[in-house]
Amino acid sequence: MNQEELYLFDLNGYLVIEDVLTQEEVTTANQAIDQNLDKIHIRPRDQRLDGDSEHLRGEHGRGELHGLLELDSPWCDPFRLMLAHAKIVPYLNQILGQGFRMDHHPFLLSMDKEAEGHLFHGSSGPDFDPNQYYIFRHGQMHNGLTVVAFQLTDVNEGDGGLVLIPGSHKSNITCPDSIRRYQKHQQQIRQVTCKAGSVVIFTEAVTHGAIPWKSDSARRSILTRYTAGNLAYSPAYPAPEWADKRQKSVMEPPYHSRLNRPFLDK
Ligand SMILES: O=C(O)CCC(=O)C(=O)O
Repeated sequence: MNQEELYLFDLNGYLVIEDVLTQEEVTTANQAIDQNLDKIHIRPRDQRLDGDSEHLRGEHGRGELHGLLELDSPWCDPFRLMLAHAKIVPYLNQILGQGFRMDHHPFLLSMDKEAEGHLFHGSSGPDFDPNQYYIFRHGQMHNGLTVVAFQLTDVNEGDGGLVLIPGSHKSNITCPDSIRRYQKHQQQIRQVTCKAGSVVIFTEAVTHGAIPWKSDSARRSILTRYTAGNLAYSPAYPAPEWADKRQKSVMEPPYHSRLNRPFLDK
């Protein structure tokens, strides 16, 4: 993570890293999803995420495909490769510290035209949230739950999808409902644009969510949440048999790094 990236992550609470996946890797991951379209769960009305805001309302829910790591071979391969990706490890070492761990399993988030948005959420101010936080002390950042989102499709200005309020991870004031519901001050909300193959990393402490999807081509993003090696947000899980040394290291349960915790240098 270079000095510019460090500055921007601290400033904004998120970072876009371009060209993490090759075009071929993007194609392979999209093919894996195409082969498993029948397993995508479209959120029904009773699981709606729009928080009842007319500005986030859509014609249908977003799509989710869980269990990506356990898809039949070879469809699981592109997602297993993302777990301890050599281009992402240096970022997570800086953001979460060495020995970081995968907290939630990766899942596909897909949005077709007119899919609903997601009520803005995050944990910034005024109370301390021991699971999702952003702290900077003695020249080092400390983050709780952190999202790594591999993009399998382009996201252009005006498409919708992931939005956040830059800098809100350091806010001391609760985000007003009118802003969380995308009713007011919309110019303060940043829609994150990026190309297929790039990765968006953001701290769960930053106020973020999604606005309805407007593009004719679907959005596809693979979200994995990581956390520091001593922390767990969701219950720990055993590392599966197929995992190699790198993958096992990010699937360790939470415990102190001084107890021979494995970690990745790169
Ligand atoms: O990328 C997005 O649509 C936001 C997803 C999100 O915040 C969530 O699923 O909790």
